[in-house]
Amino acid sequence: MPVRAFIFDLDGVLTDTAEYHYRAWKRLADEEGWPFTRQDNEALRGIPRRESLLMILKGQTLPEERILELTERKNRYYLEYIREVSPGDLLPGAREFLQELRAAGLKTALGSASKNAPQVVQQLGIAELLDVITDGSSVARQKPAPDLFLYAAERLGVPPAECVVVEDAAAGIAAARAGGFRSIGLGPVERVGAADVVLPSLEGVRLEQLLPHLLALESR
Ligand code: B16
Ligand code: MG
Repeated sequence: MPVRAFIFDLDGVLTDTAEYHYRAWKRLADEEGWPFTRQDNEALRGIPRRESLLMILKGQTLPEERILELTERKNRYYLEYIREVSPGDLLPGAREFLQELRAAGLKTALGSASKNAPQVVQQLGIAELLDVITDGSSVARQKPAPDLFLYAAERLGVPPAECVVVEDAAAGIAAARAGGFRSIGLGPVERVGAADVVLPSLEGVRLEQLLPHLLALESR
């Protein structure tokens, strides 16, 4: 199967908004008197907003309107923190790799669980390097369901078997596998070891070096 498109996750792949998510959750947790550490935040990688709150609550149940109030407050804090995001916040290698894909005639998409992804993409200055942007509002079932990546592939007009998903979260790799995509996991093997190819980051990554590995994979 040829490789015709790449679908990128946002947080942890193209930029590190995890820090801002952490600060926003931490502020909320402090206000509410809940314990919340950086390590707790790691488990929230790629997890949608509402599910993140439920994980922080560790089984404690709350009325729906309270859940809404808490997630809205967290998002207000998050929006405050990302106000300063600029092209300088792109992770090393991200822009170069996107440019290389475009120059090689491949298509590119964003597949992020974040409802704020379009704003972050604008601020990072990479909107013109992405053919399609999908986010937390695009589909009902979130990662590890494959729906978001399937939707991105459909909008790109490329079958999943000819797309490569780039992810930093275990839930994202699971979504890619479930959808029949080839996958690149960025980060430690303990987290993204289920990916077809595991790399520390996009820094120094070149399509011509990567392609033979991706093409050698049996189609899923
Ligand atoms: P929002 P990704 C994810 O982004 C984050 O990793 C996760 O921490 C966050 O809760 C989720 O987006 C939802 O974000 O509250 O802005 O809608 O990794 O899928 O790009
Ligand atoms: Mg991510």
